[in-house]
Amino acid sequence: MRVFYSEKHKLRDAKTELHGGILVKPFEGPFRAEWILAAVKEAGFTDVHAPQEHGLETAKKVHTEDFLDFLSTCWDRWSAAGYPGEAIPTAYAYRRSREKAPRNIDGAVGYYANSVETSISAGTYEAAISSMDVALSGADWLNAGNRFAFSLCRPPGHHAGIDLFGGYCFINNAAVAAQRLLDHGAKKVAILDVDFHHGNGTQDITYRRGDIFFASLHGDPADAFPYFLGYADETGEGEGEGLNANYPMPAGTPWETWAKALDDSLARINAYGAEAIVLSLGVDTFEQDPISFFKLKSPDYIRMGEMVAKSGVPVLTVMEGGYGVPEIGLNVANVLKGLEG
Ligand code: OKP
Ligand code: ZN
Repeated sequence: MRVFYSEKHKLRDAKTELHGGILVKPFEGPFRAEWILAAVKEAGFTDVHAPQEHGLETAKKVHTEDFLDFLSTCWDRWSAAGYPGEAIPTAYAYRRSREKAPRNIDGAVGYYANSVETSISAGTYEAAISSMDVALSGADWLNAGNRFAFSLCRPPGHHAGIDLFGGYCFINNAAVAAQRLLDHGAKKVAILDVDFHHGNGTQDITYRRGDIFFASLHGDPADAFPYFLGYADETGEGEGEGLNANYPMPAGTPWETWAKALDDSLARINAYGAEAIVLSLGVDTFEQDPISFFKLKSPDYIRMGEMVAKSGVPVLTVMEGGYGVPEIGLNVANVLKGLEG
């Protein structure tokens, strides 16, 4: 298992998250990647490499160019406007409004946001690009004929849609990595999203495509972020019809129930004929996660890895969420152990 990690994740260090009506220190901070890296090394995964820079070529196949331009210029435009805090949207492209990006930066931040807890801060774009490079370098490792890679991405990516940021995400690392696997010979890949939150951004990108099967196991959107997508009746459209599988689950869901959904999703991925799996790994399914409501325990993550490995195809694990407690490191390491068997 080769591990990819970039120090540049530290450039994503926002001071503010809108939570419960006040600005708090973000739940998604640099400490997460540090804890995970330390635990992964401690568990014997010491083949850690910095990513190669890839440029935007692959990203442009899953995101729009105007969105990528917005991300790259947002902080400078926001600062130039004289705003004292970090970039937080105040106005939205709401139902029945026009889909037209405004010139004004305050308007643009709202146009490209799908949620407002995620402030854009100095260095956010550079960190997001480096996180994408971490995912792409993992994809390269699989393209070179290897069975496993772990891309320790931070910031995460699965809430980033075609032209939307939010939910701590800016560029959809898993989708960009899947695109690179396809560009290097794979005909069909699967993205399996086991983060507690529905991968609404990944679903947005893959929904109408025939070359990516998307499965997500998550808290019922009626009760959990991202709220407006992730129901079981979202099955894909056009060439993607039948290639989207959502498994919403209620508060208190334990491993036994969760594992049945995983089993079903793996059967669907196998039936589809995926040549590789991109595992969007969030460990916020852990019983002690501060913002989630599933009840997985640390040893369960070993079984999770074992079950995914039974698919028999190469697996690129891409880091998504997991918050608050030091066990996030152990839980990630356990998945990697289970994968390698
Ligand atoms: C990102 B990932 C606490 C509620 C936060 C946004 C959650 C983003 C989760 N302030 N709502 O999927 O782990
Ligand atoms: Zn999550």
